[in-house]
Amino acid sequence: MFSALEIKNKAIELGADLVGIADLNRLTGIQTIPETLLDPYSRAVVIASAISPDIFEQIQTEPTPLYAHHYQAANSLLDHINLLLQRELLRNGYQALAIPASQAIDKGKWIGHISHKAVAKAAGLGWLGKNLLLITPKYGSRVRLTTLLTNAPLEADPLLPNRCGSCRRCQEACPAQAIKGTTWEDHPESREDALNLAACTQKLTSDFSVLPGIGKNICGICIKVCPWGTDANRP
Ligand code: B12
Ligand code: SF4
Ligand code: SF4
Repeated sequence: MFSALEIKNKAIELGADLVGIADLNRLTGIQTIPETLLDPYSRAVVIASAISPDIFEQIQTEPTPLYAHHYQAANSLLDHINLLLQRELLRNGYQALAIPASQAIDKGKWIGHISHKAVAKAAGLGWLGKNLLLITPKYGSRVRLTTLLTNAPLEADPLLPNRCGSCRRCQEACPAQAIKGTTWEDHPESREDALNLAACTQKLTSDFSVLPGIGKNICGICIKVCPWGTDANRP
């Protein structure tokens, strides 16, 4: 028998900054690829890797090559930790499946196997902010995420409430005016309710990824301006 504490300690030992466990019943109805993705599993372990706040200090109006590198390195670290935890669970006789940190399966629709943000919220790591990112009390949205699906009966973590309040900093700062400023308690009805996806993807693919030293669909501005996880005033 593998306990929640054991798997969390292992993840931290391997380099994770935050770990949470979601009961997948909290995600009934969520979109996945394939549709049956969650069928063999009852829990998800969500792992977060924090990006240094200094990376975001340097971002003013566009992503920097340094952010592009840390983005890639954090994805690799998360995939590495996830594969080692997957091995640990498999060796203990459980089913386990590590979902890639950053893989868009359908580039036309811009979706992955499952939304790590949604699973991380269900694992009590934070809430979905108006920028449609996972906001954690400690690091704000300066975290990258990944998901490990399992049938190990791990104890799930309690949920956190949405704490955006009346703040609109991400909406005001978005260079594509893509953030609509919608509010919700758990999650928006649809991605379009929260975000003008075409405006965001256009900015990232046409303007930012072509910059020297970038080559990835990154931005960082709606991450940078969020007051959570910084010493500045919180909403
Ligand atoms: C494709 C993709 C993109 C696309 C599309 C973005 C999008 N919002 O979907 C583009 C290229 C535009 C993009 C941009 C960015 N991305 Co991106 N992206 C992804 C990727 C690979 C898949 C996302 C996906 O499947 N979306 C599908 C939609 C439907 O899901 P969603 O946005 O989460 O929203 C819905 C669900 O969450 C649902 N929901 C939530 N809870 C529940 C509960 C129930 C019961 C139900 C039914 C539904 C539900 O409600 C929402 C509305 O329907 C993920 C990695 C992953 N597998 O998660 C990274 C990821 C989301 N990206 C990330 C980041 C950081 C960014 C950027 C900031 C770029 C950057 N790195 O600088 C921007 C932010 C844009 C924004 N404000 O959303 C991080 C987010 C980290 C965090 N702290 O939240 C992720 C998780 C990558 C990672 N490994 O960390 N991205
Ligand atoms: S990633 Fe950039 S363009 Fe997209 S919503 Fe955030 S600030 Fe706006
Ligand atoms: S900047 Fe403000 S509104 Fe946007 S996600 Fe952060 S707390 Fe929420």
